[in-house]
Amino acid sequence: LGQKGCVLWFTGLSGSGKSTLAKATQKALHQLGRYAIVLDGDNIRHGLNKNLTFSEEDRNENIRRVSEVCKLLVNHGAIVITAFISPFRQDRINAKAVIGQESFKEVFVSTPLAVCIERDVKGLYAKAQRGEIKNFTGISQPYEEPLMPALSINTSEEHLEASVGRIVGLVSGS
Ligand code: GGZ
Repeated sequence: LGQKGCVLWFTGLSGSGKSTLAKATQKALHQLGRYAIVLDGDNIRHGLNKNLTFSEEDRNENIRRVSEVCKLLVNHGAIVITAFISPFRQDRINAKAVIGQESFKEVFVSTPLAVCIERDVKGLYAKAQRGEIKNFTGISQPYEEPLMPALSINTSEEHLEASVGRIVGLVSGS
């Protein structure tokens, strides 16, 4: 492969735009001839991690397993894009240590909670506010913002193409 692998670690609230950014970044990298893998709730929480809930403990375990998968892939030269809420700062610090700090690029999808609630694409915030979903990030469980992310992206203030351009810039050789 020749190139060194890395992880673009997206973190942010439900509905902040992580998956959209992850898929658009993957596509942009492909167009540059770079292969990238996306790991998100859809392909991880329905398979490898389908025994995990949204309790703090299970989120810790979700991120721990994802980090180990990232490490394996990065050691084979892959570019890995992860799109998990990963709300706990310590979990992300642990992920960085497992993956290797030079290979870990933290991208904070900083779209404000008010905007995510307003979008409520899946109706989950309304359910959480009615108490029908417990441990919902931003409503009944905390989200701890990154202190020194490589990038911050507010999807309510920046166009997708501009954000993707900045993210691709984090990948060496792009
Ligand atoms: C947060 C929840 C919850 C609760 C279900 N809290 O917007 P989505 O729907 O498609 O993405 C969210 C996803 C979060 O899973 P992660 O694996 O990214 O979370 S973590 O990194 O914290 O382990 C949301 C849906 O699952 N979802 N219940 N209680 N999001």
